[in-house]
Amino acid sequence: MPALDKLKALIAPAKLLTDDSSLAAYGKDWSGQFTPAPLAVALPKTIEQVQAIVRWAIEQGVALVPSGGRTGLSGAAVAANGELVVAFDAMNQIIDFNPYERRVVCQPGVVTAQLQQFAQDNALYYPVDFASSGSSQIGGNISTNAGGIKVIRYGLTRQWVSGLKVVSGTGELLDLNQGLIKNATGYDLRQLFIGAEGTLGFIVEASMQLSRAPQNLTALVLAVTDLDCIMPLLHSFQSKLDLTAFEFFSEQALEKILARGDVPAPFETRCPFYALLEFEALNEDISNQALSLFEQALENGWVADGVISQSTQQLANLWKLREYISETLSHFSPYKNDLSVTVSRVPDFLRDIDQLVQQNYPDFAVIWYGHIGDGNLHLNILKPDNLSKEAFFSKCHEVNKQVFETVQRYQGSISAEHGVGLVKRSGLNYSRSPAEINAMKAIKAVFDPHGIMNPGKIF
Ligand code: 2HG
Ligand code: ZN
Repeated sequence: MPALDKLKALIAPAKLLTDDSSLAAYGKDWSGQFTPAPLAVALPKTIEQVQAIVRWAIEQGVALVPSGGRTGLSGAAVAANGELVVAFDAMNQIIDFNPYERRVVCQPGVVTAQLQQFAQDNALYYPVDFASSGSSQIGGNISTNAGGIKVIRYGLTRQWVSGLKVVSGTGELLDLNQGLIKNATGYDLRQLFIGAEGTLGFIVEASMQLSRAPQNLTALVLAVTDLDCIMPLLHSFQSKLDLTAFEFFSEQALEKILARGDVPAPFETRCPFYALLEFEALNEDISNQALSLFEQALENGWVADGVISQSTQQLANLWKLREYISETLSHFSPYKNDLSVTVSRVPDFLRDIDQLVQQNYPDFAVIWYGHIGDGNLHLNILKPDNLSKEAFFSKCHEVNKQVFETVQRYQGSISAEHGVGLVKRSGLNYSRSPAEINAMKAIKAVFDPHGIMNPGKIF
């Protein structure tokens, strides 16, 4: 039995939780597929305490699971095998801000919305945004290289990290890149820890860059007549406007959102797909340009209807059509996939996968939505009422092999932005070659020679 008393003394006065409800809450993420069974939950307050935890874990042979907001969908933050969860809720301060550099130094437990608010209070902007920003933490965002709804303009989390302090699986503290913009001194080790899902070490401090605050953000929701019209539409708007988002959702997704009763319908017209575009209406010329592109799209038959936001309230309401989808579908026990291909191949790819599922299971409802401007599609298959969750998931697993084969044929990714964790581990070889996987394992062995950092995740 690992010496928990010793650990408790090592990290005191920081907390070590062992009660059942903490173990259940901290041992799982939003994937909801695994039974939590951690040994205990440590809540360090300092970097030195994180180092002490790692050294204790090496000595005791205990595996460690880093834990942020646990909003992930891939099981990367799941502790189901007697691991020690290391949660960063007590390291949740913004500890420095340099307005000249537009740089904020954050502890890992800073919540995304807290950083967004801090930026706003300082007339700046933290642009990585997604529906779970109210709970997700910066350390987790970095560990999963979180994407979201603004990637088309601002990129992924990776782009905003200018420095990282990490405690590796040896207990060593590495101070990587120190906020520099230019640094051509060999391998950029900071990048290895971004998206590593906690398999190399703990993120214990991050320097995050901020951006100019966008002005007069304006959304356009368009009813798209046919899947094949989406790419010409994207191309047309992108050639004239600097889009901050180009999202899409299917008619089935809209039906579910409207059935909630708390989101207004954008218009009466119904089409198979809808696109949500966003741009900064910096002046009248830009607004007129957007309107004329919309009129052209109507004339070309690409869209049948549309609405443009006239106020921040309307902007927020239009975004709800897209941002509420994941939460709304969670009540239907969906089988989820998060896939990507190169942008122009999205329509063919979507059609192929759609056919595949429908051929195998014509009574399964398939719901599509996602970040089409990034080539990232979220596929949610809903459980029919007459099937148990177990029977439904096992049928979905069967068809999933063909889904992944299709992804491979398109040279796409089996996980565009949700990570690999436990959920996608067995599918890694569909997107990564044996040589790549071996290289990843070799990198892990350098930073985590004892194999204690989130073992069993990714591979
Ligand atoms: C989104 O884009 C999230 O809404 C969640 O990435 C997607 O739940 C999902 O499938
Ligand atoms: Zn997404």
